[in-house]
Amino acid sequence: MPPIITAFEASPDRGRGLARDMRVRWALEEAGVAYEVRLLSFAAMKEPAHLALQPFGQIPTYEENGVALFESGAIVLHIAERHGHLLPEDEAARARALSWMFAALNTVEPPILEREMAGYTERNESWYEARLPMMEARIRARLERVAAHLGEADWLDGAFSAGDLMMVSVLQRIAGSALLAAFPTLTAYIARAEARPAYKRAFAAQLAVFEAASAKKA
Ligand code: GTB
Repeated sequence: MPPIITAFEASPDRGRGLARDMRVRWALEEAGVAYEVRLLSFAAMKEPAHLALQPFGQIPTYEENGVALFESGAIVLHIAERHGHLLPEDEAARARALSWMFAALNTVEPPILEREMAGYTERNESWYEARLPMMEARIRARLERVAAHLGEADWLDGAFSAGDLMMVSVLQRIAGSALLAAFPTLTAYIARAEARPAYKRAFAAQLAVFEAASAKKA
């Protein structure tokens, strides 16, 4: 049985590949694993059947041969370990790739999310404009260090790994912003990752879901 993942029935990102099922799809494509997708409405995500899989009522989830997982980081790690291709054989290099995965999720993503969430929920509050430079400075500080580490290299540590997959997925959340544009090596890094055939297949698959949902509505 192929793995089954969950994704939004109608993604609020309108097929831009920003929802977290995209990371999982991309990892599966890199690993060469065929998969199925169970699409969920927002209401279905909060129902007991899905809460049993994802305690927070979110996507993505992953089920395969009795293994049921939630959290995109845990899922990508499982795919990399179970199906290969995304982590180096060498033990030290593998440990470094894992460090980059966690750095993407725990060090780089939080300030990006903080700014994004403030944009959704605090934009009309009196303190928003005052807080914005501080939130952007926190993101810039992280970008500076990622860019400094990457230098002129193609990937963060030798060959493309799950660390790059996760870092690119996180950086994409600020794609098109002045913050990211200030780091041409990072925009080139994202473009390089997006040119990978596995990325393109994953992107096309999630876009097809959005297009099918739009066609149904019309
Ligand atoms: N830490 C968890 C993980 O990494 O798996 C976070 C999962 C998560 O945030 N899932 C979101 C979700 O299910 C979808 S991806 N939200 C519904 C809910 O919480 O009720 C986050 C997301 C949503 C929309 C956009 N967008 O429109 O651009 C981008 C990212």
